[in-house]
Amino acid sequence: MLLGSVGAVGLAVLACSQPLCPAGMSVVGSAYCIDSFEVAVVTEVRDLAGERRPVSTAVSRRDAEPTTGLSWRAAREVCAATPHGPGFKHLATSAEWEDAGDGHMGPGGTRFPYGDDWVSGRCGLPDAGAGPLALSAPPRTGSHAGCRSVWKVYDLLGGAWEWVDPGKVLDLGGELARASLTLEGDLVRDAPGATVEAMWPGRVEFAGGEVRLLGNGRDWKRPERGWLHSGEARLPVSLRWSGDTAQLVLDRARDGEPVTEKRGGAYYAGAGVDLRYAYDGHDPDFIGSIGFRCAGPLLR
Ligand SMILES: [Ca+2]
Repeated sequence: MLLGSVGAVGLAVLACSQPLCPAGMSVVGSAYCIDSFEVAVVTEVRDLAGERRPVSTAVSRRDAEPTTGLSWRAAREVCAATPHGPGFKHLATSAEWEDAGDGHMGPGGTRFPYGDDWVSGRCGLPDAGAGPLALSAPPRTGSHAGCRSVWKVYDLLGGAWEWVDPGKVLDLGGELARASLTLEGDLVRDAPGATVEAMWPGRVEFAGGEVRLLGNGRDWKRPERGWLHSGEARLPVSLRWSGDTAQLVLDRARDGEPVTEKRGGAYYAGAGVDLRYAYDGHDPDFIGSIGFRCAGPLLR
């Protein structure tokens, strides 16, 4: 009986020393908390200093419809407006997101949340070479029970793409120093071997100072901005269209802009994506079908 009592006290001490996160969040590596599920944004009207205003907060719970269609900036704002212990949450960083999935703090860990070998249907993500899953929206959070990391974080692969924060800004001076191109004012005249990435919403190629639209011209829209890749450099550019050709203009206004990343693939795209894959081509105001999750410090 006495031994039993000592054991109970020992357990209580052990329980108190365990790291703790608020409901809906998972402890990762005894180091931080991350939303266990893709965020569902809840907007409520509240009294703020005598004024009734809508306030959006990030909610992480099972069996919710993940919120997509917010820009990277808006996702970051929603996390930063969501209470977490004595402070607020933040948009998960690239490192926090990756460690939450691969089961290992720092570089290394598994390729997929459930191990190193791809398992068809384990997450809400198409197989390589297959078309999109037969869904019109992301699956509800946590509905793929086996799509879970060792820290009990769900849907890191598939479901919705997820915005993360790589903690970088666009350094135009550095990119220009690395690029081998000729400028006339901000007009790009010559960039040997350069390619243009203007994936939304069209495909283009760059040759001899002009950009040409690829495709039959009927279904392709003319993208207004994109990236010029020249050697190791990546430069933000605007495209000034005249018919199916465009002039390329260096977009100096984007200097210092945050660099974004999206991770994890989605139910409609990203076949073969693993936890290391990061797409950094969207600007912070881009709006697409991308969700997110937030992180924060341990409660204790
Ligand atoms: Ca996801």
